[in-house]
Amino acid sequence: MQRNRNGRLAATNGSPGVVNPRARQRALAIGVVREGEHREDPLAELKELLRTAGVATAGELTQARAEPDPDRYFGRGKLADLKREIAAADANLVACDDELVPRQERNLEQELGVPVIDRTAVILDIFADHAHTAEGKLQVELAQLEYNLARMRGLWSHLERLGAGRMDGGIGTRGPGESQIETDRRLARDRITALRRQLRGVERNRAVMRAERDRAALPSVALAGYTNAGKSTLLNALTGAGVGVGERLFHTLDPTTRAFAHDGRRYLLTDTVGFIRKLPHQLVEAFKATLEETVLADLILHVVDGSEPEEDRADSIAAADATLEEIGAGGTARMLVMNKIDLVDDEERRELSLRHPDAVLVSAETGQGLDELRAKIAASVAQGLTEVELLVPFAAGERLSQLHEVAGDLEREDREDGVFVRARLPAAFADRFSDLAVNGRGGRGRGRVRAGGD
Ligand SMILES: Nc1nc2c(ncn2[C@@H]2O[C@H](COP(=O)(O)OP(=O)(O)OP(=O)(O)O)[C@@H](O)[C@H]2O)c(=O)[nH]1
Ligand SMILES: [Mg+2]
Repeated sequence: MQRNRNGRLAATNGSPGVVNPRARQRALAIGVVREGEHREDPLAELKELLRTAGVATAGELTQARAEPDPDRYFGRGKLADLKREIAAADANLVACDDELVPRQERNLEQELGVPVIDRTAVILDIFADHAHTAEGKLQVELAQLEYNLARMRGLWSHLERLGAGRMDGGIGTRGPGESQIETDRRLARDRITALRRQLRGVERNRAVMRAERDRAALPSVALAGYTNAGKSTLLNALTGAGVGVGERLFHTLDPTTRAFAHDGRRYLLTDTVGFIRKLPHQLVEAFKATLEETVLADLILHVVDGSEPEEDRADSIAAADATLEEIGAGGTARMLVMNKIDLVDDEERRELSLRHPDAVLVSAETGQGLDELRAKIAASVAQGLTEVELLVPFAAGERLSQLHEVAGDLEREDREDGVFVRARLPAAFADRFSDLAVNGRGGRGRGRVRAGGD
């Protein structure tokens, strides 16, 4: 297999040698190309998603329309083409690039005689495959149930699969007949309630972990961006961590936090789930707890695949921005990081710098630009720090070492009555040292101190 220019393996029709029941599924990829959309290969992403889900793409068909048909997605005439295309490509599944409403899906299936799945179903399927932690699994199951409940199908088989393993049916596997639906709905609702409760427990755990980190007062930086932009590779390159890197979409679902040091200071860096155009809403909802790491960060590194063609890149950036807004991270300080710069020639590089003057150009693979990135992270975080001057009594060695831990770059001077320290600290951390402040510069709590000292 060959790498293409954005570092992915070139798409193949199924992966030879891999035992996967879905490999028997041959999908015909379909999509509506809206007016004003000018993509070279409009279904490229859907095909990549299918490949990631282990389904072969047997053919493809697009229709230019202002909007999809509300009843059948495609127009009437195009449906006849589609039927011919299915037969010619010997496809046994149709995969649609948009999320279908149940009516469209039903009508299409009736008319075409093969299962029809939508983009959301494919993404949910990939997430189900890639969820490894208990939390990730709960979140995916919740999203799947909500998706299925909305279309009253396949619930029974979904619940059965919980015990039986989920590989026995491919995507698009139907559930039982309509008679089962009422029982299904009740079971699904019960299960959804139980999942929500469990996820609340996970959220509480996470809050405890976060409180512990806050006590350590390390600034936290979150990686965000389109799937496959190279977030995990960048985390590894900056921190020396061994996080899984994938040539497929949505490789990472669970947040991983690691530390790195720069100029005597330590920073926490968190890698989490990637974004995508039209990311199913159920997933954003279900992954709230995971995405909270991003929301609460001091700084978000928006990682972009700089080697993508301009239009695709603009789309990826917009999709990530929209998702950041949706999860409530719109107000957090953000830095644009153009990754995979090793794949870009000098002229394109100049163009990138012109188009995105604030972006840092890096290659997580070769290490190019990483020193500059660390320095910029440090400078950005420093803006949020408070300068304090403290006199630490010799007896309080413990507190002095806490200061060193957080602000390795502090200035110190041994004086007669203790150690004089000038340091820049996170505001909340500075508050805890207000009792040692001199010259009224002891963080936000200094008013209290002076009152007490008089
Ligand atoms: N050439 C090149 N390839 C890179 C670079 N950074 C990452 N890659 C490749 O891009 C692919 C995706 O990288 P990941 O780090 O898994 O991307 P991600 O953003 O974590 O993706 P998700 O977890 O799916 O959201 C992998 O095949 C990496 O080897 C880079 O700087 N240069
Ligand atoms: Mg990743």
